[in-house]
Amino acid sequence: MSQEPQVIYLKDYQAPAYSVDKTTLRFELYEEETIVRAELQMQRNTQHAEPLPLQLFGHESMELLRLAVNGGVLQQAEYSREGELLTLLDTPDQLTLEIVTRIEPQNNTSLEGLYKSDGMFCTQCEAEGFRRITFYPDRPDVLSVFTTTVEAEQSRYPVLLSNGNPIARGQEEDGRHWVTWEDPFPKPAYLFALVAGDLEHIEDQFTTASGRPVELKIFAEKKDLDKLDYAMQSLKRSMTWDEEVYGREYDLDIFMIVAVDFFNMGAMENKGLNIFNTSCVLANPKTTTDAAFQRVEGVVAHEYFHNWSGNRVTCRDWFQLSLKEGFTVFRDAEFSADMNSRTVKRIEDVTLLRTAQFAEDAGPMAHPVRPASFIEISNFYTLTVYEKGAEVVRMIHTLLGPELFRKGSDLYFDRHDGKAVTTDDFVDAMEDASGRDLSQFRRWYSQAGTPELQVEDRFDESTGVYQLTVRQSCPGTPDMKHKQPFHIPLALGLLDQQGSDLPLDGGQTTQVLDLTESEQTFSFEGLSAKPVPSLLRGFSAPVKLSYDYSRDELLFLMAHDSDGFNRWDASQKLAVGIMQELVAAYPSQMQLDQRLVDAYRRVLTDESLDPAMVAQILTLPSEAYLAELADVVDVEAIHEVRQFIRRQLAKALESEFLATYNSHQTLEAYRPDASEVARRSLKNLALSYLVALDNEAYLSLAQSQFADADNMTDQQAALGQVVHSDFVEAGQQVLAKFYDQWQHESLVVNQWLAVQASDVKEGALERVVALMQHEAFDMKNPNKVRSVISVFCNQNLLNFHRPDGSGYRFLADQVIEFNRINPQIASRLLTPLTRWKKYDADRQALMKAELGRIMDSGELSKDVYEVVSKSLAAVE
Ligand code: B3K
Ligand code: ZN
Repeated sequence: MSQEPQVIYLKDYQAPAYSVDKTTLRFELYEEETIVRAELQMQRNTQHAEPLPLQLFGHESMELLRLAVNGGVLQQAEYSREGELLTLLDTPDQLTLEIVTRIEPQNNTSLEGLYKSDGMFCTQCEAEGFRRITFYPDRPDVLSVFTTTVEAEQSRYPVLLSNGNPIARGQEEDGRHWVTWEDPFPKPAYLFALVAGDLEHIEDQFTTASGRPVELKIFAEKKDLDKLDYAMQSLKRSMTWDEEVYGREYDLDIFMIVAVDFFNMGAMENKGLNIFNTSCVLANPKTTTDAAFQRVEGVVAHEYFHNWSGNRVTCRDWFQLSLKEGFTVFRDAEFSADMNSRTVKRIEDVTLLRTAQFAEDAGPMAHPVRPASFIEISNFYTLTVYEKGAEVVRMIHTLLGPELFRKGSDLYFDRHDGKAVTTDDFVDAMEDASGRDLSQFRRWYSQAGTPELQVEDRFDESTGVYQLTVRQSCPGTPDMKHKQPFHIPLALGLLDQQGSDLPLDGGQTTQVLDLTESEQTFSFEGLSAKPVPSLLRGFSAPVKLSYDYSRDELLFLMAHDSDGFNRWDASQKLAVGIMQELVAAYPSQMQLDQRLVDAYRRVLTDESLDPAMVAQILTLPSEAYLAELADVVDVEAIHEVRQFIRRQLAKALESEFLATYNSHQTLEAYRPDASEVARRSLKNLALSYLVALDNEAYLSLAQSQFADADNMTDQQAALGQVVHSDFVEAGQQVLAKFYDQWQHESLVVNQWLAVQASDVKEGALERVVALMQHEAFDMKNPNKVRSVISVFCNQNLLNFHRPDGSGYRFLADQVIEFNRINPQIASRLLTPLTRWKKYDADRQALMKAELGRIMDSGELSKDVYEVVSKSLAAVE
């Protein structure tokens, strides 16, 4: 970074100076260099009164070999190149621009632009990677049709892919070959993709509702061909679902997915040519856990759904990122809910939101769903833009109901097909189709922070009127001190003394209240006794709600609430309350409220319950969630209390857990469907409680499961339990066996790394440092980095937050190192250090010192600079 990084503001948006009608690309791929020849047919955008100069973006690493306008080569004086900007002076209104660049994908470790992953060429252009390939008006509101020729050595790179349909191919005399691809749909450069490699594929067919046949192909390295079927099934299910639920059909003759090992994120929705991290596409019962199967299904759907929400209708600028991401996450969540258990999916999503997104909202990088400014857009692919963005779309769905929401989405897609638009355009379409006023609702897009609701109630026996008073507020965030009230849909039910739902407005049992004021009172008439309120059913808004439930009321809701999500939430509130009380008193008064034991026993022995729900209810809130809820995190107390409660529960319910473990075995072949996933999750949860008892009999139960398992879910669960138990030697044995068995399966080895990085036992940091020297570790592969460094810093809280600051020092060293290799990964790694405000004064000082050390470490990427400087600016 040569100069102070520039802040980009939404308010400064200007339409582009030129449009690009057609983009023709030719890639000549070699081992030492790649030559990119681009031809752009451009036209001046006449909407500007004063003509703006023609500006292209191009990364400093590119060598510009030729620049010509309408056939005439430009001289040095006719253009300027400053930082990323290439400005052409005095250009005509219509022109053909020729650009030839030389790049070195083989040396590109940032994994942005064109790079090599395990010997194959691939691309990642979102958000601003295309400018590492050629000079281009690389902004999402410049849409162009692309024709791309890829030329490479045939023996090394037999497969040559790009977006759209293949229209020509040929061979050269020197062992090279080429393929030309044409994408008829205008698209921004961030959706461009290219792949060249020695790949195999599976294929299938899909016929759209209107009868068009589509070829489906999934490519991977030969050794992974046996892991592609589940992704293919998931793809076909997604295509059907999007036709049925949103009326959206696929639009090209071919849809391709390619699996690559080196990838910064999960996957990318390039038009017609999705590129996936292997971790989000490969699945086979032997090597893949249930959680990973579900992730494959969800991510395949997510990227496929982007074909409409993102590609056909795209973003005007990167501030609008949630337009496509929030909406598409909402779509994939609904798809997964339809394919599996709706309540379990909701519980998982809300857990992530409450643990990690709420923490983001409370930290120095807090930003609205539609940020107002950024230094580096890669830093804004966040839980706020994705998950909170999806919650915002869900709230619109709740406010409008499914029919009007669908009318709104139809209108949105029709009105804006082929255009680059804003979140306001999305809300406008919802308003226009439904007739509802969403003007106040729009604050969800512009105000950061997690709203807080205080609910109080009153029952008047003489009149039979029950009143709920709701106050809303929202803490200030670095960008905005005072917040205006939000429009919040608050779904609720009222339970009578038997636990049945009382009929509410219009006879329904769940009513959605519209909160719009900072304080509002709602009255319910004709009640014979004070009801128990079931508030925020289904988590109808991303808020923190407090209501003074007694433990007995929570037990009552756990037993009776007709809303499955709130039944689970009552169990969490009960456990959180008990844990917080013990944490406050730690280390004295370590005694467990018997009511938790009794409640768990009832749930565990109730055969009418879905095993998946039982497993969710019996999973204690995580250390990270308790940390998020605390004002000042007591790292040791949270860890010890959680362990203590786990052991107490295991002791008290030993026979029930054992019975559950035994009754949830099966001899049937592995299936990743909802009922089987549920069965395994409960069985493995029971085993984990048993192993917590430090009893050799249960250790050997886990060891047998490890040895006999015919699927990775059971084997990995047993591995984790043995490794995390106090039986150190047994842990080492299973680790050695596991590595021996799976060392050639890179994704399985990631699990092996993660299990060790999350082990809290003495010497954790030293083990992590040693793992980074292991042959299985590769600094340049983000999956390895995540499995070791991120897992240690985010899941092994006791050791990351060691009072001597060694965990912080370790992380800062890694960030400094990765800043050069891969800035996006470096910046993501930083997250736990940005949370320094939540810790005691000693830890705060240590964390800030490490942030300062990173700041002073030399040339920082924009990615790392933005996060570190904002974290330090929060020092008052
Ligand atoms: N749209 C991509 C995100 C790529 C971000 C790269 N910095 C994945 C997705 O959300 O579908
Ligand atoms: Zn996405």
